[in-house]
Amino acid sequence: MNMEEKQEKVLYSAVQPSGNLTIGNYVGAIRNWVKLQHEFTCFYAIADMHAITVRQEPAELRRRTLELAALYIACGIDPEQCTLYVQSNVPAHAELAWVLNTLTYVGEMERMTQFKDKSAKHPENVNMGLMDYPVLMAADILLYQTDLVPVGIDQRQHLEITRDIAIRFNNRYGETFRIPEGYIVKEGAKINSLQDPLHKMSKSDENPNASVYLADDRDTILRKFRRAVTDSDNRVIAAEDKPGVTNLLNIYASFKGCTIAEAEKEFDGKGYGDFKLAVGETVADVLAPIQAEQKRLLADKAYLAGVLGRGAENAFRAARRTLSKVYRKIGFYRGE
Ligand code: ATP
Ligand code: LTN
Repeated sequence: MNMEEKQEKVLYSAVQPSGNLTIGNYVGAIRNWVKLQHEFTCFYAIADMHAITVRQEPAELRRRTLELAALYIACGIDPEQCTLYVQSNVPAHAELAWVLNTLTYVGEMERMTQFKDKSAKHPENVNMGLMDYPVLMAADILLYQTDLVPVGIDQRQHLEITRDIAIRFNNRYGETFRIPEGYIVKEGAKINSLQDPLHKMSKSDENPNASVYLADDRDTILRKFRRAVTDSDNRVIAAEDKPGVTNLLNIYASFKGCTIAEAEKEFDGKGYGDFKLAVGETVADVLAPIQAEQKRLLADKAYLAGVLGRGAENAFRAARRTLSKVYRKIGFYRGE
């Protein structure tokens, strides 16, 4: 299908280049984007402006940004089918965020779960950007008149505040923004930590055994799954009091493309040792070709620069339309 034949509906999503991506990012976000790119007009960004809300080493941030672009493509995102770009290359994001800030209350931002979590994690750096993170995210989404936002379940609160801010703006200044909906895929919506299965797997976790990275080699993946926290009852079933095993079943089902019930059946009567090995092998088999393709792409910096350059131009064109409308509505002088 070419770009013109797609639905008019706009889809937007992004990942921060704030660390090595985990299988949670893959299953909860990027993998779903690949399917959706054929149905909708898609904008996929690398959210470097969000990433600096936590301290980043500049050279590393730049390297990760390019690695993430290569990874998107290696996972199956086709730059001919969608707009793939780096957030900071399109200044309209910062500009709209400033306007939206004036419609957002401090109390609302203080109540955001991610803000509370990250403030607790980085008490030495509770900066304004960290608090303002959801407003920048609202700007990302609203700039493109987005209908759908595919994300993992942890981002639901940010989507709700985006909708609130958009409705508030529309009520005050007249219809300007389309009100977006979340698109949260049930399977794999939340992959949890292998070491603390009650919490989500996160790319910024300090314990490297807690997360499986997309860049991990086969041996590392097998080792991490072997060490994953389970329990002592040795039955492979999903249950509330078995968060470790449930998480592994969820991972297995997500990578195998089966249901949890089917996975339970497959491991009926087998012990944790066999089960963990199977989970590790399944994950490693899916990741191997992605890793090879990412490596190939990273060797061609000119190609990546071309893709991101064209992406930023495309995004800029779409974003400018909304931003001009916003500036007109709020009464900024535009020279006529
Ligand atoms: P950080 O640890 O730096 O906050 P993160 O791993 O939570 O990062 P984000 O960049 O915040 O990753 O998220 C990118 C996308 O991946 C989002 O759509 C998010 O919902 C999804 N995602 C992140 N972690 C998981 C997870 N454990 N399970 C499912 N989806 C996830
Ligand atoms: N906060 C998001 C990353 C992100 C995003 C967005 C997701 C930044 N801007 C716009 C969807 C739409 C996260 O996933 N942690």
